[in-house]
Amino acid sequence: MISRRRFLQSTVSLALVPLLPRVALSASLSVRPSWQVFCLTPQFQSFCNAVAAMKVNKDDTNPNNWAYWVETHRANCPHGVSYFLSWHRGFIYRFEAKLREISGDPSLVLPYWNYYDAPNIPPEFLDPSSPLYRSDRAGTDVTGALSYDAFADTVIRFQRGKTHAFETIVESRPHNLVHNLIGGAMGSIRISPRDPVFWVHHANIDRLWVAWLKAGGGRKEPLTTNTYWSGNNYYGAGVDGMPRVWTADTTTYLGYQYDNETMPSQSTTSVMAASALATSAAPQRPATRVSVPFGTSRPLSLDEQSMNVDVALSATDAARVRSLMLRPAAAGSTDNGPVRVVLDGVHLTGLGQKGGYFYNVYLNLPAQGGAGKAAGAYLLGSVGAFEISVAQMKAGMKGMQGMQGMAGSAASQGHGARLIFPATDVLQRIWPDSLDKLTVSFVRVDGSKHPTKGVVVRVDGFRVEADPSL
Ligand SMILES: [Cu+2]
Repeated sequence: MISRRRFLQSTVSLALVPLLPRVALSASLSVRPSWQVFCLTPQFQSFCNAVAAMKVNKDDTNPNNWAYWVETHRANCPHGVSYFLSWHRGFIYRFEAKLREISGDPSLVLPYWNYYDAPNIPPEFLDPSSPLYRSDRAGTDVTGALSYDAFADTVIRFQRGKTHAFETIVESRPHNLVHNLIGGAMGSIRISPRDPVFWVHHANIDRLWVAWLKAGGGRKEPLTTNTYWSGNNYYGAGVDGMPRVWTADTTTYLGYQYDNETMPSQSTTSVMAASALATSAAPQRPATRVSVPFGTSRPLSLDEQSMNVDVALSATDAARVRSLMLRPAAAGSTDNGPVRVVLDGVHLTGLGQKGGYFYNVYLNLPAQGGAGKAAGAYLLGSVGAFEISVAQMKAGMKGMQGMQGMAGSAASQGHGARLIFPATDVLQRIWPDSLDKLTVSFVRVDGSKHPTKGVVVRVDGFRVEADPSL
């Protein structure tokens, strides 16, 4: 009932926008505060009460039950495809309405965890007697996840499939990286909403979206008539009769705003956070452990140390890569580009499934860290438990076609995932003098000071290749 009333409220407010002074509209909006502010208000207790009540509910087909939301996410959420931000906006909006209803506190809103200001999990989540606690977290410090790439001046497009698109970049970093560094349930797309920190993480991602749009500078969402907005908007059989999430500009359509709608910037965040990868000095190139000829696959094991792979190119390979680097990218192309790093048959070990780590993958890092361009210039992407769980889920879905009656999770468990890192962009940016060798570095980042040692990821086939069709 609350949600229906809020729907009517916000619809009425919007319809009256031209007739009312701005303050009248704001008065009808609820304000989502940062965790630090929120945990000092009476709503903190309402939040804990609602979470505790949902966890004791036994009926997982009912949205009053915690597992309902975990399963709804597993079965419906789009990761690595368009509509990632929109779907999650609706998801946390509906969850927030449910929290408010269960708590009986009409002032309860979902707070956000602004890790750009406070990169450690808030202490209230670490108290073993709290419903916000989980014992399976592998890391609590997400400093290594704090990328500023999504807030660069060049990132003015929005939707996945366009180059320099906010949705694509913010999902990769910081979103995926925060999932990785916390680990435990957060490290797997199948079960991440089990951890209460999921919700304050996603509120922050939602806030960063608002902040990005408000920053102006040519940043634009697709028109409301764009097919982008017709993406999946389903949140399980227990939740319906609520407004569609799409919005031309801001969250005011849904009746809320954030107390801080400004993009993080390195000049205003803490010194600690300024170690983020976008503009920081490139890390030291790790010692080379293995090598492989260009176009040929070899297995790799990733452990607690960073590693470097040398990829040897024959004169013919080098000439071919050089010519592909000179090819103009096809306009609006969404393919992976002609030169790429491919990881086939990617598996997590038992230790790897616990999360708490990821690897930034770089091409041709200079031997001396900090001697060349900023780290972001060499960055191909990242790999950790969360990205692997997303890729496995996609592989499982493909494998599922025609295999009726098989549980999705069971089908996808056995699949080795494939991860592809397009490399042409980076090559064009750094323009190596010599192409007799390429180096791919996996630079390990941890969410705790004392990570467990051992192999976390096994790759059946690592290779660097040029698109065989070209
Ligand atoms: Cu999700």
